[in-house]
Amino acid sequence: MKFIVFLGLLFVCFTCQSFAQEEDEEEFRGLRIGIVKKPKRCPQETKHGDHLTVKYNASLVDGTLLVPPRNLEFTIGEGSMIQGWDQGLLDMCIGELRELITPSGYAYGELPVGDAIPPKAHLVFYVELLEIKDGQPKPDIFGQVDVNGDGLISHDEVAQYLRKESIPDGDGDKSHQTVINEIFNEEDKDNDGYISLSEFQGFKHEEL
Ligand SMILES: *[C@@H]1O[C@H](CO)[C@@H](O)[C@H](O)[C@H]1NC(C)=O
Ligand SMILES: [Ca+2]
Ligand SMILES: [Ca+2]
Repeated sequence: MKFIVFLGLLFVCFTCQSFAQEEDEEEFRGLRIGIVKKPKRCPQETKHGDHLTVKYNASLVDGTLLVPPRNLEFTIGEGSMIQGWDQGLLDMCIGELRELITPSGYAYGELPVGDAIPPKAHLVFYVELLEIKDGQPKPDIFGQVDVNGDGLISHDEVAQYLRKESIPDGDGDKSHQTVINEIFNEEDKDNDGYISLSEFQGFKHEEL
């Protein structure tokens, strides 16, 4: 019960804040992601939990340079960086360069940062992705499901896994076939009928 009340409050405050921002700022409501350069080959894209090395610079929208080009390592999607980075650097290839136009709501908000970043600053970042290290890959589950060890999870292998885990095969929505289809819809990003290790997110389905 407490939890529900808390969520309610959070929601109210959140809407207040975004209304206030909308009044203040007509043009800067959302994060804008511009892809400046994208390599042709992209075997791996960034996802939540990956450890990234990037080269970036930062400036104010008027062009004032705040941070000259430098390298940085961080884990994406865990709130260790500003929201503009956590959301704006997903599905990115190595060698890709993005321009993030980041309203203050996705950056440092009302607070000034040091002497350089004034309150409510909208920031412009150029971010080039240099390296991806998989966050917590799940080689254990992946390896258990990929019984023939070819590095790909097939429909059959998921079906075997469901039987092995004694997940009941019910009717309709509860049938293994439905569960498998949902898993592949969610995880087989390139629709080739297999889930590769880089596509694999762990099975998030409620039955599993
Ligand atoms: C930041 O880097 C980009 C891409 O390398 C460059 O085009 C831009 O001029 C730089 N920004 C500033 C303010 O120096
Ligand atoms: Ca396999
Ligand atoms: Ca695939």
